[in-house]
Amino acid sequence: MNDVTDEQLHEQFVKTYGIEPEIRVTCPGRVNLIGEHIDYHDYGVFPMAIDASTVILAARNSTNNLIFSNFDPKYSSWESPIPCPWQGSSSPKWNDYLLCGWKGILDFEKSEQFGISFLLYGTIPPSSGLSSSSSLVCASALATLSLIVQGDPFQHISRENFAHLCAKSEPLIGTLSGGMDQAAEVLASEGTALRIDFNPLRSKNIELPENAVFVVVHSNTELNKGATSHYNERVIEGRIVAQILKREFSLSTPSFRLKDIQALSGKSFEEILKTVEEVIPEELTKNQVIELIGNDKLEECLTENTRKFTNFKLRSRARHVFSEAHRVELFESACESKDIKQMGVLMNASHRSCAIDYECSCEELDAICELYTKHGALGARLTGAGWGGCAVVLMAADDVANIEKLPSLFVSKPGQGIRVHRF
Ligand code: ADP
Ligand code: NG1
Repeated sequence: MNDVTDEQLHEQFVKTYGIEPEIRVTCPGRVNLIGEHIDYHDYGVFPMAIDASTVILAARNSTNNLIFSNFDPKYSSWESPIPCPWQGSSSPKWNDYLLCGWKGILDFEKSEQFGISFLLYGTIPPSSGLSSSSSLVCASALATLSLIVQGDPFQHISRENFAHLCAKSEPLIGTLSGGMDQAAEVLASEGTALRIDFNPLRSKNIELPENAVFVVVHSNTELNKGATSHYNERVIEGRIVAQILKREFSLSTPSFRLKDIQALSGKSFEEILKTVEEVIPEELTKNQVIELIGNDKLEECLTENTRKFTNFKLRSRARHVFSEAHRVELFESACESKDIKQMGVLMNASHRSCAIDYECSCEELDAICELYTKHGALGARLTGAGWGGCAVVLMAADDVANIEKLPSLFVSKPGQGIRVHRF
């Protein structure tokens, strides 16, 4: 869709609802530079917000209905009388992402439901690893909150707590996601990338080297995570590894996040990677997992929609998580010492690990990384969940002319986090 002006959106809102919008929320997408599939184990990640965004115009209405419409006619309008009984969805449609944010805020505020009109316009390519889904969730949450409280909503709730609330709300659509996307989209400051850590959520602004250019390239394939079980399968496999390691290290923590297990074991990344090679089997059937850790421990790892899984790949998944978490640390140091060559080396290693050990790449993404590397990229890797979507490529500013003729979506500069404007 072509870019739409603020006036066109405003006009569309008035035409659709017959009332004036009260607020406009703008929430960016994000590109993750490194640290893939480790946020749900509480390991730190390294994303930046992008300019592509989700915009919601919103107002209270007097019809006692929740009404969501989309500027893009491909998404049908959705409406429900209040009280709306929505508790989640296992095959999410676009309105379900908005309901995640809406419900998160109403529960937090202990607010009665009230009539709401939303008009959404989004420019983040969906299902492409740039986190359009979280942008919808966060935008809806901030729009709902801004209709409840007066003034700056971030005087009412800190940005960290708001991002955490959105991260806890998004799994209502069935994906056991971590908190990277909501944190990146809420905490970003224009001009800097972010190092984000979890539990408790915190972020550090990081300046990127001036001669580093990040190009986002679409593979022309997509994966709607909510419609497949690939993502949840990886989360569960990591949880099983955590249970096996807890037994190995005689730990009694209830946590099944790999960062907690590593911290409690006192092992360095090198040591824990060695333990993985020694004690974690490459693949187990469900029955073998039960023999090893017991049915109760397996049940703690599973959720309703992952109970059907019968086989689990373990050693290579664990190798990815621990080595990727280590690469984030090394990338941050390389970035701080402006060593873009080393940043590229780490991005390439990250892609290989995603492709081989985590099996979350695809032919098209591999081909893009290879193509850009042949044309002088310092590093190229899939970004986001993978299985399609986008790659992020690191070029030295002097070499950008080499790739002028190659396909690309945009050159990315660190963008601004979520914001609200009151009319
Ligand atoms: P992503 O990596 O972009 O977060 P997901 O597969 O998790 O990908 O979420 C994509 C889903 O988000 C889409 O299938 C759609 O339901 C919703 N979505 C994204 N952008 C828009 C939009 N502009 N309008 C309506 N829904 C959108
Ligand atoms: P994308 O593919 O951009 O939605 C997903 C998860 C993240 C993270 C990455 C992989 C959601 C909302 N986000 O991002 O939490 O785990 O995959 O690093 O599912």
